[in-house]
Amino acid sequence: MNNTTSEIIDQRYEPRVVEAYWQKEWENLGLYKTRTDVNKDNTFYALSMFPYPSGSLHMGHVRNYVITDVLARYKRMQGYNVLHPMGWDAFGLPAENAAIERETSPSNWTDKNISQMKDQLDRLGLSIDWSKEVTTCKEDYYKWTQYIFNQLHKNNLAYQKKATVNWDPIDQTVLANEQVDADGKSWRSGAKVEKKELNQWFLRITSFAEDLNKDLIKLKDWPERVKVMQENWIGKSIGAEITFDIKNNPQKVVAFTTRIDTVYGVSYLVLASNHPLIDKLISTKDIDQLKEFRKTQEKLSDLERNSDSRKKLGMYLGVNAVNPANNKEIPIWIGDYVIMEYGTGAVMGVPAHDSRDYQFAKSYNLPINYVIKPNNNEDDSYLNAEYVHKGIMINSDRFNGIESDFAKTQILEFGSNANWAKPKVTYKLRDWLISRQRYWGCPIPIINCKKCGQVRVPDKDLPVTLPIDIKLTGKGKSPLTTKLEWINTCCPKCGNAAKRETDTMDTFMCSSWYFLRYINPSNDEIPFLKSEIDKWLPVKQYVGGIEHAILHLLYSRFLTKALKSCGLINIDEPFKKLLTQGMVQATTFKNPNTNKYFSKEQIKDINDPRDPVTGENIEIIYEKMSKSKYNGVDPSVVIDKYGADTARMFILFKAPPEKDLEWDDSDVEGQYRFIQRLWKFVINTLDLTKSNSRLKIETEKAKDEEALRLINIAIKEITDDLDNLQFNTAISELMKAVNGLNSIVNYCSNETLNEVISILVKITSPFSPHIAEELWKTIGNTQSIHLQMWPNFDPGAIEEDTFKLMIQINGKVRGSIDASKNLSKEKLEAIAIKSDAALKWMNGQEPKRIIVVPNKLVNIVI
Ligand code: ANZ
Ligand code: ZN
Repeated sequence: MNNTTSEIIDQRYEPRVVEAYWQKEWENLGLYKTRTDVNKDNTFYALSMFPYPSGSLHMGHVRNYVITDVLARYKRMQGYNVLHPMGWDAFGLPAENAAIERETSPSNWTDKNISQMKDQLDRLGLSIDWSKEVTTCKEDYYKWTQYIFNQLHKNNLAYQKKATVNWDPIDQTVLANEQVDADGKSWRSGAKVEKKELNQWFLRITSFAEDLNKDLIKLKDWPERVKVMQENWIGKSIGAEITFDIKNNPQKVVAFTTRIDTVYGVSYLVLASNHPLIDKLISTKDIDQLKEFRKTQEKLSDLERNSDSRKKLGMYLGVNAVNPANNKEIPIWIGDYVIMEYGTGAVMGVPAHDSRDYQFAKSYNLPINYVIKPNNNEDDSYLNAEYVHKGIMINSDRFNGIESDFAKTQILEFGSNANWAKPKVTYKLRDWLISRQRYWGCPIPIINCKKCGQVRVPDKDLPVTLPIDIKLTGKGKSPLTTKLEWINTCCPKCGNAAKRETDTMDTFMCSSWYFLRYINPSNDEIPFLKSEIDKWLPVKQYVGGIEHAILHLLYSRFLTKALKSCGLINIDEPFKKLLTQGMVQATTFKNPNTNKYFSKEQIKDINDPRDPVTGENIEIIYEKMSKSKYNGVDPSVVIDKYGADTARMFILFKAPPEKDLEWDDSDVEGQYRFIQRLWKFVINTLDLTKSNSRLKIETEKAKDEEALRLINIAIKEITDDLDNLQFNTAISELMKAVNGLNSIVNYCSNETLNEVISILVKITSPFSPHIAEELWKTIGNTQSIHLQMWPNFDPGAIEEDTFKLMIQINGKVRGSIDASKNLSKEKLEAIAIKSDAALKWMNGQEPKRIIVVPNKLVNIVI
């Protein structure tokens, strides 16, 4: 091998050949197999959110997996036992729809996609342990999803109830609340979600609302923004329940309020239109009006109900209640801004201090009683609108004159003693609706028996397999309802004829525990072993998209807590550290008038972009890559052209990982050139150490020291950057080191050069594993670079040298000071201005201009 270096030097680095070669070799060596002889302290679980097998890898995937891969490689080199698995979130509607379109089966379509995507993943050079692969639609996985469902059911954490649910008219299935976006549209199909009354399966996530909320503070290494989103979604409210007697009626109305300090200002009660009390209170003459009113209600989404701007509608029930605080009689209304599913479904109306109540009272001429006034107000202008802030109590009997916040505690105590108030904490979080009326999902393992009711399929009979030969139509009920030989079965309890549940589970159920299964995916006795989970979890680093801030991440946290409460695991949080990576965006051509998108090829003149049809001006913007916007860049095409190392380095270098990344072909070229430069540099240097002619050149001790300083700074900085997930600055340190070294290698000793290139290749290897491996071998090593230890920096080598900084005033040297080498211009300027020489010669004048020559002089022009 020794005599080959000079020949190689004239060649270019050929990623296509080299990368494929090493990928095979690594696989043969079983280099990324997870070790089993591990303990809690030396494991590192690096996890990417597993993909839906759509069939092709996109840049978002690439970014996600490369980030995790760099960490996995770095941690392995630091001596950790790394688990870096991959799997497939493989149930779900697209397979069902694709199967209908293409006349194939969801299972075939999914299998084909998985194998395609696996090939694409392999080309990225990811250090994945494929023996850990899980696929949620395979029996050996969903058997355990069903087992977990059984555990939840056994522990009263899964139940069925009739409920008003979100119905997606396009996908023809129900959705959980989390899956309806802020505009009331489906997260998947984008359809406007409708309300339907249906019998559905729920998981009791609300039992964990307090823990899910409280434990957010434990998640120190999660992005603040994700935690805030979860906190808002859980929506903890601390308040009180107030009980109101009804005039001439034994019933009572209970209202939840966060503002008991306003109780003396209640001027009416208002019930949700489907509050069960209504039927007991309404008089027969009003029933038709009530029916009319309820009809207008069905169309409203929760969001519209809650909105401040919408005109509120109501109806007087003809019955009155009594305010227990002051014994005043107040009317009971029905109102469309009250949601049955929140609090008690009843509100005490305080129009003087709440915006929605104010609007309602204005519409229906209800009294507005102020019971709080601004702290230091002199005039009465607050009486012109609702006053929603805190202040001083008025018109509140014995509480007059005290601060309203303080009055909250006082009135609650008073009301509790008199038995009309009690403290209450409420959450916005609702139970998780997991049943779906679709085929391609995990069957709910329940059998409905006329005699015994809902009976769990015994664990030993799991899995309840999805029938394969099924007619898919895509409309209405689950296709499973047509499969009679599958539906008809015997009750596990009494043996009588019974029917299987035909709903399948929300796929988020499959994905909320997969990180537990990776530890030992082929165990067919139990889903996971408690003691093994303790060694590997919580996941040390989880990486994925922000779109799962609530959905997947909240469900996974819930399931972890639920499984702990069932005694299956000991951990109470699944993910220690979370990185939500930014989107990959690309240049997009859009006609702002028509909102139509165009491909780059359709635009004739990039400098004056116009709509090819209408000739209108076109906007050039960066938007998330997508097929429909014609701005997608196919990872395979990039790898074909430049190699995986370039693609990896570009994606890491272009932006900090949590920020959006703008794809730019010329920057990809730039990375490619850097890879070539790195290659040449190492080969060149190696050649130098072997050339005889060099014996004549005097090496210099100072240059040796400089080379060692540069490489040790690189170790230090890159190590810091990797610890802080700053991959972009890590790569620029790498570039800085190569540039710096390039100019001095000719004067360094062979010993130094050997050390320097060996370190350089090591610290390159997590980012661009192929070229690093190739160079490592070229240097003369036989064992893989990916089995080497990460180097430690030598503090002695990077001690900064000082130099004499010349201080000039108007071009004349007036003095000098000692300064550290390599300080920034800003820093040098600041020291120079404060130096004795400058102070003396400037004589109080302001500098007009300051010229800095780094590592040399500062010239102050006055
Ligand atoms: C009286 C009051 C006076 C209120 C006041 C507010 C201001 P959060 O913080 O979101 O929990 N509310 C209670 N249940 C409701 C329901 N089912 N549908 C619609 N609104 C409901 O909000 C709690 C407040 O929202 C409660 O406090 C109640 O109005 C209203 F000056 O009670 B409040
Ligand atoms: Zn039975």
